[in-house]
Amino acid sequence: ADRDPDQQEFLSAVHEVAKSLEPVFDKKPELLKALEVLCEPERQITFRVPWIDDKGEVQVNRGFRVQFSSALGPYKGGLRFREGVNLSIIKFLGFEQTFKNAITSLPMGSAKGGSDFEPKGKSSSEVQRFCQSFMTELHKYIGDRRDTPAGDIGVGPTEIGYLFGQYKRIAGVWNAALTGKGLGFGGSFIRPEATGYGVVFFAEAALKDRDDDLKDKRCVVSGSGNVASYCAMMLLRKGAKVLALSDSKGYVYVEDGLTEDQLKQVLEIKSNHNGSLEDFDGGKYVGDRAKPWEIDTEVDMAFPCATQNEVDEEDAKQLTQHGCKFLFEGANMPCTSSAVEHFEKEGVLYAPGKASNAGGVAVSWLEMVQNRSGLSWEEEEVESKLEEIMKGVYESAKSAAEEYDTNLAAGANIAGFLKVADAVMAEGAV
Ligand code: AKG
Repeated sequence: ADRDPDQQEFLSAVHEVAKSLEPVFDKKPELLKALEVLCEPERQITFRVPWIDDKGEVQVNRGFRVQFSSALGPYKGGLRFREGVNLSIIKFLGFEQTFKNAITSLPMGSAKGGSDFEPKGKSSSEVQRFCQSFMTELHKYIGDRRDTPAGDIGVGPTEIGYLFGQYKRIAGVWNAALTGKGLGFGGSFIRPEATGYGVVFFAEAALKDRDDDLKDKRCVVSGSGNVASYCAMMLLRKGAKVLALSDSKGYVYVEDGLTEDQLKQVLEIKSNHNGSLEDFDGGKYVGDRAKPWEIDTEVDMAFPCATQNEVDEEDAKQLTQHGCKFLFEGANMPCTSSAVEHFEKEGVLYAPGKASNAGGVAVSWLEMVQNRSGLSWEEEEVESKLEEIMKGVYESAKSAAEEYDTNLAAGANIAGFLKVADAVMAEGAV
């Protein structure tokens, strides 16, 4: 906190993790040093990204890559292009990525990057020129077995395509320097679906543990990008009802639950950065930036899949008033700490994104494995591997929670931390 007093997002992420690790430090005080080490990224790079807009004018954005930890493997984590992105946000995401990647048990280090470039409202040639300029600098720091970025908010297959093309042009090699590539050029089946599907597999494992299942569960999902849409799609496959989806301007509510065709319609609307749910045909649309947590009906489960801090204490209260018993995060840190406290108080099972949304990075890893082996696995094979990994993530968080007599959220931090801390110590970083 002394070093970076202004980095609110980063500091609150560190605070949350440090607090939940207290029982670990009571038993193993020597690991406190490992946390101190892990709070300082191995390397943080900021760079200028100049590009020319459609009017021929030069625009300048700031690019970031924060390589947090290589204790468990090469750096791995997404890129976020969004207005307002700053070093504190990228550091918070990179810090969280460390524990997330560790809890998958796959040999991945952690990183995060991005830019304050906002793709919304930009033409596709502007996005292309921006991505090429971004990679012209970033390529110096990444590569297969070194650091492999992927997408995050504002970075989908189109942007990854431009970034990958520029990487190859400069590096002169074809390797898995980026994941989330299109299926036609090295991408994996299920990568776009992975985070959303993974949250549902995680939820299913948690329910099974309570002799329950997803059938007929009434679910509210926020967001309408890949994570939200595919989370909703898998919920439907499991027999659950998806009552609402949202975007930054409002939400749609369908009383009997969205149908598969309606979900496909949402994916279609959102396939371009400027699409809005206002154009959704079917159900009720509520604008004015209203959030879906307010829908006045019985709700069993919530899946926040949009962005950080989208569920505050008031939202949490609305959800529990409507009967919500389970919350699984699809986004990174969508619940504020006071919302989480409220859920704990009300006995809601709360699953943090660093465990429940690990499916995205897990399938990124499977993409790299396919690229390295020169093979391309069938859809079913990737999906079943993802399901196994998510069950494993749930089991790890749960066993750590039991061992340290705490909740699932703290258990996820503990399980991830122990893995990476042991490696940090063994590698002589402390
Ligand atoms: C995330 O889990 O938030 C990521 O950024 C994953 C990116 C990846 O697939 O490497």
